[in-house]
Amino acid sequence: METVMNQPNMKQQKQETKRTLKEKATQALGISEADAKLSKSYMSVAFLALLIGGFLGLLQGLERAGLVQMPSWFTYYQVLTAHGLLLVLVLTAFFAIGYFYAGLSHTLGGVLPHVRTMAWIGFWMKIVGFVFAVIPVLMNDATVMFTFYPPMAASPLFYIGLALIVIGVWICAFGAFINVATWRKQNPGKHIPILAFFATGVFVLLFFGSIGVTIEVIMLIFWSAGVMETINVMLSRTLFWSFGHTLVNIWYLTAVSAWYVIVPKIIGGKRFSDTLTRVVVAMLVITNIPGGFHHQIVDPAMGPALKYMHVFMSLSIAFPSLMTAFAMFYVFERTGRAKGGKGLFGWLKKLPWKDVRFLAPFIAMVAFIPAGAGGIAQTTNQLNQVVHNTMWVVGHFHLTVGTSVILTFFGISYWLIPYLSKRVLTPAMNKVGVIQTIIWTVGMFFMAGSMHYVGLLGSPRRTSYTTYGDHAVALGWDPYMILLAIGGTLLIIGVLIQVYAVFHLMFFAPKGQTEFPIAESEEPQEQSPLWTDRWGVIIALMILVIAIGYVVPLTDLIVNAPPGSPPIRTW
Ligand code: HEM
Ligand SMILES: [Cu+2]
Repeated sequence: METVMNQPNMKQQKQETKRTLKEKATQALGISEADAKLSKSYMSVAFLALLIGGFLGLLQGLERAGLVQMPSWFTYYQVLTAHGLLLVLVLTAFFAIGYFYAGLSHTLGGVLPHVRTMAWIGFWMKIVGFVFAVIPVLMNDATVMFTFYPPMAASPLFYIGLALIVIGVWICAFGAFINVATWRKQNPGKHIPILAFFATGVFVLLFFGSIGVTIEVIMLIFWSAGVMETINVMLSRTLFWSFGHTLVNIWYLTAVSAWYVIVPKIIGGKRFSDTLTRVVVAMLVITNIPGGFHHQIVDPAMGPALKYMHVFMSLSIAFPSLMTAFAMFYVFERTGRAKGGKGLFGWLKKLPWKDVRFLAPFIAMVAFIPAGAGGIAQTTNQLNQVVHNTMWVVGHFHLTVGTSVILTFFGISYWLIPYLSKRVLTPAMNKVGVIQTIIWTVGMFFMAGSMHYVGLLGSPRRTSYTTYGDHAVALGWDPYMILLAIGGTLLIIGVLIQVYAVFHLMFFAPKGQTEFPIAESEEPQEQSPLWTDRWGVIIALMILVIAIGYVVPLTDLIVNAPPGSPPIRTW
């Protein structure tokens, strides 16, 4: 009996030793050349997008302060469209995919060769898609902002480009699923390594979260090409925000993965409960997609019941965020005390403040406190009426994405790029990173701070410089706009330093070994219950919640459709 039982086990065991050997080799020798090249390419595109997008942002800031006038061949709104696309779509997507593919390679013993091919196909599809989308933007034929709300209609090429980008992302998502599934088959009964677990969550959201917008974009292609005469504007906006909102949380979850897994290692501690971490990821994945309605609070054609539900869905995302805040400060205090920190706050002094790999994500986390509070304010119906479409909102997302997420990404770059290029972060380059982090923080403080405030005074977003015929209220905004421009100027210095650091670490820093920092869990990962890894169940629950959120309103918007709109060129 025993031998019969043992036979498949032995085969499994053999496979397992083979696998663990490969995993050990990856961990000891570092990433394979092929996997490194893939992630480095993704990172290069991300930071080039930061460079160009940053300069466009500065132009906008100077224009809104009345210091610069845009020429007729490159208008404020063209710049705004390109700034949004480059920073919100290109930078974040390329960074997240490059980072998680490096994480998969490191924790699963290498990316499978055919998965790597998929990631390359995805890479080029996204690049081609972006070129398609950007050509009409440059020709002033797609000045529709990154939200491309109909009835503003761009040239069909713009939407075809967007569709290619989405398909490129899907190919990368499926590549990741294949890699994780293969690993699980070869490691039965084992937990997915935590970083690969986060990657799975992010790619699940990327795939399911973009189905709605893909349907929208396909309709827009036919509509802008004249095949369909009219478009259902409300349906389009709803489909867009099912994606737009999810995308926000994809960046957030990417940053959170570094907070849970990487930062504890960098400060010399252990990560917080493995079970709780997995539960937080699952909760974020399950509750996310229907939160999109909080971007449509002032939209017509949505009943109060639906708007009430959105409050619940939005706040249910605040819950895992608060769990994260608790977990992070727990880790900081434990680590600081283990290093001899005494008293109520003595442990704070023991944290490695001069290490950019810690400082940047730490400030990112702190920024998330006011950023999250502002988000909760915006999600409240009455308060939303006050700030909707004002500069407040622009301040809000420069604090969330432009600070919490991006500073975490910057912090990651100071170990990930040397890890990929088999180089090291020198003390001098670390100091450059610390200075850049401080510049970014101060710049964003001024820029996002004045955006919030001038928004409360009524200054609209997405509006080029105007004094409304020297109206007193509009003139009152000017001092804050100058402050905004000063913040923007600091930020562009930050952008230049950051891009310099990335390419220096990629090509010129001294050769050497850099570790991929993954913290061990306080209680061994094996003790976490295995149900936390049941992605089938998590996805089923997610689909259920999406159905609760969307079936009734979408049916309503289709069955009781408002009159459709023909394509309109407003610029
Ligand atoms: C050099 C740094 C930056 C500067 C000076 C800057 C400045 C600005 C300004 C002035 C606006 C336009 C406000 C309006 O008229 O509505 C804007 C919009 C925006 N920015 Fe930035 N920004 C910077 C970095 C970033 C980063 C890092 C991100 C995200 C990762 C970002 C994302 C956005 C988005 C999504 C919009 C909205 C575009 C739209 O309304 O269609 N920005 N930015
Ligand atoms: Cu949202």
